[in-house]
Order: sequence, then structure tokens, then C-alpha cells
Amino acid sequence: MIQLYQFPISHYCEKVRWALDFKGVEYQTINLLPGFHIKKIKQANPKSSVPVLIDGEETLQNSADIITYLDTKYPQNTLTPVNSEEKQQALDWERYLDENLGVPVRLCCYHILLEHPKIVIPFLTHKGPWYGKFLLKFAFPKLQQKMRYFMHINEENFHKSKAKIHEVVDKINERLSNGKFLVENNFSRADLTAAALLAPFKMPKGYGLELPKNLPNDLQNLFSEFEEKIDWVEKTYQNFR
Ligand SMILES: N[C@@H](CCC(=O)N[C@@H](CS)C(=O)NCC(=O)O)C(=O)O
Repeated sequence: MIQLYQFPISHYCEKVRWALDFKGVEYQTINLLPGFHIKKIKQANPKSSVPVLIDGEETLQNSADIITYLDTKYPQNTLTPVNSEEKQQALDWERYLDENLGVPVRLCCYHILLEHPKIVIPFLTHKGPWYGKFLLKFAFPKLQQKMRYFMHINEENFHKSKAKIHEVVDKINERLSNGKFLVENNFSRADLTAAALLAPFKMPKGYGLELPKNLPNDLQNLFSEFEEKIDWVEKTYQNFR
């Protein structure tokens, strides 16, 4: 059976879970602990990032490459348009969103959440090994420092990232004002990517995580700032996830 090495909280991993579910391909998730994942992932991959998908002899890293692989090996319910021009448009949207939406959404969420260990530790250890919560509670000060350092998470970049998300969302909304989908008349990997990478701001049901009742005000404010502009995220989840 296909194995997906992942963090349940990661929106890049959500892209791949969604693609597998959409295609009806069975898989098993292996949930890793952030920080402790590096050794395991680097054994067989150039980078330490998840998602990593193992299918028999094949090991793939990077959500876009994984979706391309899945559409080739399991062509049912394709997410990549067949027409070559539309295919290129979908791939261009996906690359643009992976780089310009996924990273700033993550930065904004972690900038706030890393100051709230009681909320972020359950997220980071969700469905992971039983000892995850204890280990991360102990390792949290170091993990927090490393995450801020390696992902350049700070106040200045929080504001820059928020502005970037507005720019990208405006671009998506402009495109959606002319039709239901980012590429022509069909749901594709471009729409999946846009909705999955914004899922942390909406926590739609299919994403698999729930927010606690008492959200920190700054996180609530962040979500409210985008709420009306991204109502299509929930609709995309309802219709296609
Ligand atoms: N472009 C990559 C980005 C993946 C990514 O940034 N994954 C993060 C989790 S959201 C990660 O694994 N970070 C830890 C690391 O790189 O070691 C993809 O699309 O798969």
C-alpha cells in the first residue's frame, strides 16, 4: 500500500491527501513529529520536507511532483488537464501558489501560534506517536527557536506575508470572477492547491483538524481579515473534497 509520510497540520501534505482521496487511491499515513522527522526523511530524499510518498520502489518528495506522479500512475479522476495549454496553466498556477501562498500562510499562522504552546503542541503532535506531546513539550523552546530561525518567522515577515496573501487572493478572486475554476471549466490541481493552502485559515471539515474554542485574538483577527475574501475555500471543499 502507498505510504504518505506527513505532518497532519501541513497544508502541503493536505494537497497530497486530497489528491489521493479524490482519485480513490488507498494509502496509509505515517505521521511524523516536526523536528524529529529530519533523520527519517533525509534517509531517502534530498530535502527534509514532507510530504513524501512511497509507492513500491518509487519515493517522491514535493507535493506538485507527487500529484504529477499520481496522475500518471493512477489516471482516474485526473487533476492535471489533458489539453497541453490548460495543463501548463494549471502547473503554472500550482507553482505560483506553492511559492507565494503556502509559505506566507504558514508563516502567519506560526508567528502567532508559536506563542501559544498549549494550542500549537496538540496541532504539531496530532495523530502522531503517543509520546509526541511529552517530547514536544520538553523540546518546545528549542523547536520554537529553530522554526523561527529556519522559516524566517518574525514580526516584519508576518506583515510582509499578510500583504503577499492579500495579493495572491486578489489575483485568484480576479480569475474566479470570470468563471468557476482557475483553469477553464474544470476542477484541477490549481483549484485544489489554492483551497488546500488556504485551509488553515478556514479549517474546513475535510482538512482533518479542529480549532480550539478559545482562539487567541490575534489568530481570530488574522482569519477575520481574510474571511469574506476566501469563502470559495469552503465551497471547494464541500464540492470536491
Ligand atoms: N514545496 C514543498 C514544500 C513542503 C514543505 O514546506 N513542507 C514543510 C511542512 S509544511 C516541511 O516539511 N518542513 C520541515 C522541513 O522542511 O524539514 C511541497 O510542495 O511539498
